[in-house]
This record gives sequence, C-alpha cells and structure tokens, in this order.
Amino acid sequence: MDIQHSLAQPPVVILREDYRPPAWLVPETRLVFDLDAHATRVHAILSVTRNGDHGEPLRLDGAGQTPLSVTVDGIAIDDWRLEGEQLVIPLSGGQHRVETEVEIAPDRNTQLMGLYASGGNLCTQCEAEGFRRITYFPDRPDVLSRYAVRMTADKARYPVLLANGDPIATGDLDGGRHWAEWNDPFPKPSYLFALVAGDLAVNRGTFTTRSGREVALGIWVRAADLAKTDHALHALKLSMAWDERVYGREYDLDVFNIVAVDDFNFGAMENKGLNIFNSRYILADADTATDHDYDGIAAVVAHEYFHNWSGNRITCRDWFQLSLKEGFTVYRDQGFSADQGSAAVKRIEDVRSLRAAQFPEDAGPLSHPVRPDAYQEISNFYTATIYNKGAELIRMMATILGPAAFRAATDLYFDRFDGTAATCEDFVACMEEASGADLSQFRLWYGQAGTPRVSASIDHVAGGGRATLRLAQRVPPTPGQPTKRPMVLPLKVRLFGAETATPLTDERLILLSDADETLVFEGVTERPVLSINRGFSAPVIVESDRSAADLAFLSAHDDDPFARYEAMQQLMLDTLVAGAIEGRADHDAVIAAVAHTLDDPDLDAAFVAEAVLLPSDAFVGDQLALVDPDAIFRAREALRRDIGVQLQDRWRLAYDRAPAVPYVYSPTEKGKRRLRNVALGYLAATDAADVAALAFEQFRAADNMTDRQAALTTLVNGDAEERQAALDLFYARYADNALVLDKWFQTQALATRDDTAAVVTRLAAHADFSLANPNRARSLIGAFGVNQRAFHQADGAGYRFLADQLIALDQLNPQTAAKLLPPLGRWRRFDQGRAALMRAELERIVATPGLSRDLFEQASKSLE
Ligand code: 0A1
Ligand code: ZN
Repeated sequence: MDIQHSLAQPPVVILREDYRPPAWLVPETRLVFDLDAHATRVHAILSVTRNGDHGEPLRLDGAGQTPLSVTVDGIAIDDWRLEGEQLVIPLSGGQHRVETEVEIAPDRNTQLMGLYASGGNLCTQCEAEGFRRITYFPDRPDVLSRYAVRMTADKARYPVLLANGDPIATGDLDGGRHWAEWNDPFPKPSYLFALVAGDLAVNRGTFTTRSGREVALGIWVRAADLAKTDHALHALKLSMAWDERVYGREYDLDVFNIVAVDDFNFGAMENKGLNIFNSRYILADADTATDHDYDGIAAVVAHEYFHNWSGNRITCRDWFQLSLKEGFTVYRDQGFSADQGSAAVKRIEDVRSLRAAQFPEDAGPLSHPVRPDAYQEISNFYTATIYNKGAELIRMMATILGPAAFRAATDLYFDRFDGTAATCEDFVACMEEASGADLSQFRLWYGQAGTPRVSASIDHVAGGGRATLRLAQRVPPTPGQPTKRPMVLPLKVRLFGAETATPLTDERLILLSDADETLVFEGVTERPVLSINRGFSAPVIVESDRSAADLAFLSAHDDDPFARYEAMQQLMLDTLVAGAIEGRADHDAVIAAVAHTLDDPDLDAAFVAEAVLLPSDAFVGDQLALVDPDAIFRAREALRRDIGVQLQDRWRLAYDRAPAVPYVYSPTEKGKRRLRNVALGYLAATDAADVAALAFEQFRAADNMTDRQAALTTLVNGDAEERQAALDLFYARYADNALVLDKWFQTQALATRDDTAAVVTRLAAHADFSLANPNRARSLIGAFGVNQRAFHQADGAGYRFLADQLIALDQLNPQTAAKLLPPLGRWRRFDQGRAALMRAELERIVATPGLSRDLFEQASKSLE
C-alpha cells in the first residue's frame, strides 16, 4: 500500500548494507560552552584527519541550528555550504583544525534531545543523534574523539558544572559567572557526550577498584531529594564490584558521577563518567518507592554502569549494531540482579516482561530483527527486540558455550575490541574463537525476526523402556521476511515419571537445528512427563499436548523453579483461553495447583507469589487469532473469583502470616510483601464484605509504598466507598511528589473497571497532567494503552483518545509519542469493527501535517 505522507520531506530509509567508514576522523575535540537557558553559545574546535585516499569534503551533522562562523586552521572561510542540515566544508589537506560557532536555546528544547532544561538545570541527551542539536559534528558512533570541555555559566543559578571524564580546573569570572574544565582521556563517540549545569546536592561515596584505584562517586540531585539517593549509591558500589568479579572489568576514571533529572525520554544514559538518569531510577525511600522501584533502580544503575565496558570502551560501529551494546548489557544487568536475590524469581520476571513487550512486538507490524536491516528514525529502534530479545541471544550463546568458555569469550571480546566501534558479528566471532563452537547457523537469530514456535510431543509405549520426543520448529513470517530458515534452539529438557514423581533422566541440552527432529530416551520405565525449555533456555513459544493433569504435576514436582512456574502459567493460560472461547471453563485443575503451591512449605514467598498470579489479559489475547477483550476479561475475572472464593481460607492465612513489619528492602521481606498483596488481590475477588475495609486499613497504616500502592490498586479496581477516599488521600499526601503522582495517574489508567476510558479522558484534563513530562505522559497514556479491555472499548473512545494525545505530544516530543503508538498497531488481531476504528486513527495520525519522522514511521508501518 502506498501511504500518503504528510512529512515536509519524503521519508529517507537508512540501510545497513550502505555502511561506509567515515571519510574524516576527529581525533580531538574541544568544546567551549557559554551556558544560558535561553541562548547558549557553543564553540567547537575539531582536529580532523582525512580517512583514506579520497577527495570528499568534511560533512558535519547539524539539526536546528545555523553556523555563526566557520574557520579552517584559524581563518574564516565562506566556501562552506549547507546540504539539508549538514554543514559541508571543502578541505584540501590531510589534517585541519575546523572551528564552528552556533547558538542554541535549551529552554525551548521540548524534545529533550541535545542540550535542554529540566527543573531549572541544564543537561544533555545525545544518544542516538542528539549531539548534532548541540554543535556540528560527524554524529555517528564510529567517529571516536577525545573531548576537552570548558563551560562558563552564571554561578548562582548553576553552581555545579559537570562533564565527562575528569575535572581539570574551575574558576570565577566577572559578572557573577564561573567556569569549569573537564577532560575525558578516553576516545568516545559523540552520543556519549554529556554535560550538566545546575543547582545540585551530592551524595558522595568511594570505591576502590581491585587494582587500587580510588574512584570518587557522586549522585547529584536537587537538595530536597538527597535523602533518597542511598539505595542508588549502594547499587552502584555493588555493580562495580560485581563487574570485577564476574567479568573481570574494572572502572577506568577517577570519578563517576550520576545526575538525576525529572524530564527524560528513557530510563537513563551511560555517558562516559557522567550518567544521566530519569529521577525515577534514582530516588527511593520507603514512603515513596515500591519494592519494584527499588529493584528497577538497582537494575538501571547496574545497566548504565556496565555500559562503561559494553558500550563505551567498546561501542557500536553503526546503529544497526545497537544490540551489540544493549543486548549484552541487559544480559549483564539481569545477571547482576539475579545475584542480588532469587535468581529464579528474576528469571520469571524477565520472561514475563519479554512476553509482555517483545513477543507482541515480534508478532506485529513493527517486528524487526535484533540486527535490523533498515530504519527511518533510529530512536524508534530502542525496542524490546534490540534490548530484551538481544539479551536472550547472548544468554543462548552462554548456554551453548557453558560458563567457562563464555567468560573466556567475553574476555577475548573486551581485549580485542577495546577502544573500537565493533559489530554484532565481531562479538559472535569471539564466542566461536574462544570456545571452538560453530555458531554459523546461530547467526540467523540476528537476522530473522519473529518468535519461533516449537511443537513438542512425547511417545512412550506402556511397559517399554524407550520414550520418543518429536520436536518441530517454525519461524513465522514477519514484515519483509516471508520465509525463514530453521534456527538453532537450545532447549533444556528433562523427563519426570508420572507415577513416582521422580526424574527419569538428567537435564539434557538439546540444540534443535532442523525443522523436525526426533530424540530417543532409553531407560524410561514409566509414563514420562516432559519438562521442556527449562529456565526458558530459548526465547520461543512451546506448543505441547501436555494435559492439564501433566501441567499440574510439573507445577508441583519439577525441580526447575522456572519450569514449575511455566507449567502453572500454561495450565492457567489453557483454562483462560477455553473460558474466553467457550464462555466457561473447568477451573478445578488450576485451583488445585494453586492450593498445592500455597501449601508447599519448601517454596519461598517470592516464588509462590509469582507462581499463583494469573497471566494478564493481554497475554491471553496474544494466544488468540482474534482477541475478544470482553470475553477474556470475563474469563479471567471468573477464574480469579473462583480461586479467591475456593481458597479463601488460604488467602486469609497467607495475608495474616505476613503481618506488616517496619519496612526493610531485602529479598525475604520483599517476597513476603508480594505474597501478602497477591493474597489481598484474590481476597478482593471474593467480594467478601470485609475486604474493602481490610485494603483501606492497609492503605492507611502502611509504612511503605509497596503496601500502600497495592492497597490503592485493590480499591481502585473495585467500587467500595473507600475507593474515592483512598484516591483523595493519596493525592493530598503526595501532591508535591511528581514520581508518586505518576502512580496516582497510572493506577487509575490500569483500573479494571467499566469506566476507565472515560476516567482517563478526564484525567488528561487534570491540572497535574502534562504531556511535557515523559514520565507523566507514560503514566496515563502509556498505562492506558496496555489496559486491554479499557483501551479496546468497542465504541473506539480509547483509540480516539490515544490518537489525540499522540498528535499533541508529537509537537513537543516525537520520541516519546512514537514509543506510545504500538497498541494501535494491533488492529489485525481484532474484530472488523475495532480494526476499522483503529485503522482510522492511524490514518488520521499519518495525515497530520507536520508529523515527526518518528511518529510517521511507527504509524505508517502499523497500517501496512
Ligand atoms: N543507552 C541508554 C538508552 C537511551 C537511549 C536513547 C536515549 O535518548 C533519549 C536515552 C537513553 C540505555 O540503554 O540505558
Ligand atoms: Zn543500555
């Protein structure tokens, strides 16, 4: 289909195969900033060298600014020209000093890319292509330069001046201004540049590396937030020690600073020596942050820190290689978090988020390979596929290689590519070289999109000693990739005896590499039950013919905790799918399995809480060719109520057994709180007369946000009279805390009530709602988009609301708008009425004059 576009210029498609090395290199860069919120002057001095034998001019990327002056080797020139936004400078020799001067306006930068103002401070965000909004530069990741930075600013307004690397000197100037100089000795791409100017307080710490370097750590926030930074600082120290122990990676500068800002498009950014964070991933205390927030902070602090090696010391050759740093770094932060508490629960959480975000992406119009071949706007490729599926690819290689060879391979990779801009292929080649493994077929995981489906069935002749496992794989077609080749799928498998409930085999790692394979197990003397994809060893969908009884059996007896969880999920899913399609389902097997799990004294609370949770509405929808959101909701509510009612005594016991105690953030206490709140949720499903009062009392008496928010959620989903009281109290208590108010918006947008679409539309007009702050926009619009039943209200009110908001947000912040579009792209999965309404909204978006490239790419692809 030919989509009518409304862009000023036709969309340009960037292709991976068009990669060419840069024509000019920039070994040294000096930047002089005269900082001011309305008008900042940027003077850039680049020493450039011709890269190879060619006659190309120097091309510097820019965006939004015009050059005030251009000099070459100290002489003003006028033969430069602008081609689009590129500054093109003819140069005759092999080496020159090129200087430019521009003026930019941070306080008018609503995109939050480049240099912008947040909460009265100035900060930068350069990945992927923000640096060109600051100054003219070859803004591509394979141009590595050593940066020296000088900043001058008003001292009262911006007493703190930070940049990458090490501080060199500071001083005062006339007129109330001051200056600071920073030097970063490590060559880096422009996307890792950062500066911050502001009125900030610091929580300082130190870390001594294993070779004895003392590193000064600083977490910089507004003074009022200083008391909420201890958890992040602690997580940073743990991360530094972990990367030494597990990967042999040591920190390399004398300082490591983190700054928290309220307005940020993503979670955080790994700028060399100066990480900049969304404040939601730094600030925590018991009263304002949930256990989930605490976990998220530690994970993101670790993630950004780990980028110092996987991302900064070794960066990406081009943006098609983004998963080289992101997939690997996510894998590393997952390993870190697993080591802080229960590895099994961490794996369950990671798989749950892969299924919630990446599987739908891979099954929809925006599906793309982990190493894409083409893009229009690179900001749209910071996806669950690049990050989370990318991490699964690394995990599979680690599984295939085994721990020792994997560590040897990462050592080789870090040694060989240190100081360079590398490719995914470089990484895989190191995996092969260090281990002797042949990963040629494995490489298909980088190029083929779509979630593979594996069908598995096991035959056993009663009385015989042999079991036959038949496996088949199919990789579904995805946009631009109609046919696929079979991939290598590492599947951990084990058989259990149905009668004796004992293992019949050891765990085996099967590398399924053909479309169909048959495997034989000898010595199987009783009917075997198949435990497959244990630990979620491959990111695939397993289709098996295991009965409800076998799934219940595995949920009780499998020795792999992930497989136990998985069996229960599959049992619940099968029950919910049957309920949604047929209007009713037999709940007995699920209820018995939940009861068994609750009664098992050997299981820890955190695991039990995960295992007894029902799959989300959206995940049930993902199993169906045609999603009927109301039928799914009814089926899920019916099962929830039955589990609640029939196991009411156990839920009461679980609730009472974990009485609220003074808040401690530890794996054990966190698990107890989680189970208690899951129990509260099931009790609420029973409609027992006292539950609203119980929830309200928990809400009122809680000394921590985990319990308070869980109680609020329970009340908000129902219609007891305590509902509005709780919302009002929560609002009044946290009116001046933006991060907590986000929860107030989000809880209402996620509510499982009939009026949610109407409530959300009203909340968008609330005095505290603003599209200018990405966290606030996500808390209402993003949360609403994943509320399957409310968003898909049959009259299309949800679709209209989302499109209205995205069109408005696109004017301010295209990146954040584009990120929130995907729910509209699921139209193929819905009935004709809904699909037509969704398409109409996508068409309205695409036809909007002045649309950004970001939103255009996502909306137009979603229509195809
Ligand atoms: N590299 C960062 C993610 C990130 C990407 C783009 C941004 O621009 C707004 C910001 C952050 C990470 O992986 O944490
Ligand atoms: Zn990252």
